[in-house]
Amino acid sequence: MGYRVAVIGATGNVGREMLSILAEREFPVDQVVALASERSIGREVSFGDNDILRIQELASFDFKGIDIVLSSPGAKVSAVHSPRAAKAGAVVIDNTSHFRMDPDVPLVVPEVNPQAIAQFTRKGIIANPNCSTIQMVVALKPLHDLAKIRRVVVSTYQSVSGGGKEAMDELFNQTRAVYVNDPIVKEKFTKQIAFNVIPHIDSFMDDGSTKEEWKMVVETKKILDPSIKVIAHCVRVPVFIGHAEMVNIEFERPISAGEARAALKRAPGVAVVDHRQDEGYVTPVEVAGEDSVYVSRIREDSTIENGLSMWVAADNLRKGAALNTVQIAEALVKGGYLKKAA
Ligand code: 11C
Repeated sequence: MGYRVAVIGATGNVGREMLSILAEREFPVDQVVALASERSIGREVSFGDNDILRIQELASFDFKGIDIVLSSPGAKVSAVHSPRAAKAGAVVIDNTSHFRMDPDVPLVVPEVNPQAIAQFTRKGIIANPNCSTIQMVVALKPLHDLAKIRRVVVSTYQSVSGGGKEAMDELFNQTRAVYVNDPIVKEKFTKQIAFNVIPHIDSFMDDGSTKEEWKMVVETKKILDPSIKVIAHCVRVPVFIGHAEMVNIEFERPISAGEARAALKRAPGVAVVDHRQDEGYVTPVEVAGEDSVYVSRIREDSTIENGLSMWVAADNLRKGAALNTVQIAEALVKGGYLKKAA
C-alpha cells in the first residue's frame, strides 16, 4: 500500500524532475496523477522507466482521495489550487514563492529545520524554499551550529533553468545566433544571456534589491535563524543547470577553515570537494543530476573578524526544488503525519 500523489506543473522543468525523483527514490505510491494547465492536455510525461502519465487538467481536477500534492506551477496558480487541494484533505508541498512567508506555513529544508514540518497542520501546506536559498542554508547550518553566524554576504551564479524551459531555450537560441550571425532575440531575459551575465533575477523592489535577493534574505531567516543578517547579489549566468554561490560569512567566534571543513564533511546533504589545486573544486556542470550540495574553496577571510568564505554549488532543479519536495514528503511519511500507512 502506498500513497496517492498528484504533481501540479508536471510538464515544467521542476514537475518532470519531481516525477523522476519520486520514481528514482521508490516513494511508496499507489497512484500518481500529472496535472497541468489546459494547454498541456493530451501531453504525456514519464514516471520512472516504464510508466507514461497522461496530463490531466488542473482547473477541473478533484483532489478528493489524494494524499500528497507536489506543486510547482506559477505562484498565482498555486495561490488558488494549493489551498483547494489542502481543503480536499491532501498535504500540499508547494514549490512556489506564494506561501513561503506565511506564518502559518512552514518553510522546510529537511537537513536544516525538519522540526518545522509539524506546523503543516495549520493550513495543510508546506512551502519549499527558493533554490538559491536551499543550497546556501544546507551549507550554513553545520557552521551556524559550530560558531553562530552573524552576517552572510552571498553572490550567486544562477543557471537559466531556474527561469524555466523557455529560459533554457533562450540561452540555446542566442548562443546559436551568435555563431551563425543571426539577430539576438530577447524574451525571458532583459539583456542578452549568451556569452554574458545579468545582475537581475525576478522583479525590482523599492530598496533597489531584486525579489530573488529579498527571498534569500527572508527565507534564510525563517529557516535558519532570524538574527542572521544577509545581503544577497543574484546574477544569472549562461549555464543550463546548476546554481553556484560565493558565500562570505562572519561568525560570533573565530572558526578555522579546518574546523569548517570537518563540520561540513559530517553534515547531511553536503559533499566537500576542496583540494586547493587545479580541478580541486566543483562547478555547476558537474552538479547537474547530483543530489548533494557541494562545498569547495573553504578559506578564512582575514579582512573581517571571524570571517570565512566558501563556494557552494548544487543542482537547482533537484536539491533546489524537486528533491527537496520529495524529501519533505518522505519526512511526512517517516514522521507518521499522513493518514494512511505506507
Ligand atoms: C531562479 N531561483 O533561479 C529562481 C527560480 O521562487 O521558486 C525559483 C523561483 C522561486 O530563477
